[in-house]
Amino acid sequence: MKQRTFTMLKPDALKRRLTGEILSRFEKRGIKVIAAKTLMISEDLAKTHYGEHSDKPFFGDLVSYITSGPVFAMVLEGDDVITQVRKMVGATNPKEADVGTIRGDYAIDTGRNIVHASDSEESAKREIGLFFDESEFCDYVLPDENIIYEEP
Ligand code: IDP
Ligand code: MG
Repeated sequence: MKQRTFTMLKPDALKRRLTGEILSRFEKRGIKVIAAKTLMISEDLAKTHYGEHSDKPFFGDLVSYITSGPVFAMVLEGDDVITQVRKMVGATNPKEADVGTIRGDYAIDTGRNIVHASDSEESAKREIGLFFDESEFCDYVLPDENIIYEEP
């Protein structure tokens, strides 16, 4: 089933010039980028986005980390894309993330795990709405969709 998810490269990914490399993993899989932008997250947006963690001991550090530099926010579209992108991202703790996942290949520390991805349909909807306006979505057909998908 075609879905949309919210994915965000965190400041460490941009500072380490990994944006293109990580984005290309999604592109090569056949996942469509329907919106993307580089932005600085305000403290308010960081606290709202990570609201479910507000009582955790790492919350303050998490908000400082995510607001410490630009992020690259994306809306990705594809079949079962919420689950598939979470699998590509890997476990929260990069030391436990499988090799071949983004965190398993590029990160080593939970507090610097370079990428965020929505974990459910509900969070995808919420997070897309926090970062993007409907008018920013590009509705287009990739010329190889009939090769990527058996039934486009
Ligand atoms: P997720 O990003 O894999 O969904 P969550 O549990 O939702 O993981 O945590 C959100 C983010 O908070 C993580 O990606 C990581 O940056 C940070 N975080 C989670 N647990 C810890 C921790 O124990 N220490 C430091 N940072 C953490
Ligand atoms: Mg999460």
